[in-house]
Amino acid sequence: MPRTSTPSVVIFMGSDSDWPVMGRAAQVLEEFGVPHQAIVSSAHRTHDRTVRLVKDFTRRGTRVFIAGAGAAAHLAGALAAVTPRPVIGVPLASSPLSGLDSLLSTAQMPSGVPVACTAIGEAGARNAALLAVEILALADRKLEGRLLAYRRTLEREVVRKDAKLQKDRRQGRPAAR
Ligand code: RP5
Repeated sequence: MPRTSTPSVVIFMGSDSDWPVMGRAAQVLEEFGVPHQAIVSSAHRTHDRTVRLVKDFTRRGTRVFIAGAGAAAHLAGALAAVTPRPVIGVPLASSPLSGLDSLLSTAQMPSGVPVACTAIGEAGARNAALLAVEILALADRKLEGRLLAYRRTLEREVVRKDAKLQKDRRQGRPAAR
């Protein structure tokens, strides 16, 4: 692994097949200007390497970890077991159970070693990054400002959609499918 400056957030994923979804988390971090790194390392297939990596990032100062995995998803728990930093798990729909298996494996951590758990899939990946930004923003007023600006864009978008709906209905346009 190349040693550049310490990433504030590291996104782990169990397989490169998770990247199309977990790339959404990276996009959000990019948009907020948060230094981050994405790593493929499995809780099962490369357990020792995963533990080594998360310990190394923790020692170097990484603040938050995101873990995306599918099926019997133990990645978030495996990271949390060896780091005191917050770990946010993203359940992925890569198995025949469409993510229900990974949702339960990630959310149902026994008492003592928590992981946060987002929604399944792309929304979860984006939200994991936003949650990481919120955690970092606790000690970074500029980042908090960017978060508030982002929330305002969400708000404006809903108001714009409502205005369009009202206009379409006044003009008797058929409901969008
Ligand atoms: C999980 O198994 C990975 O996180 C991935 O979602 C799933 C399938 O992995 P591949 O068989 O595509 O490598 O560990």
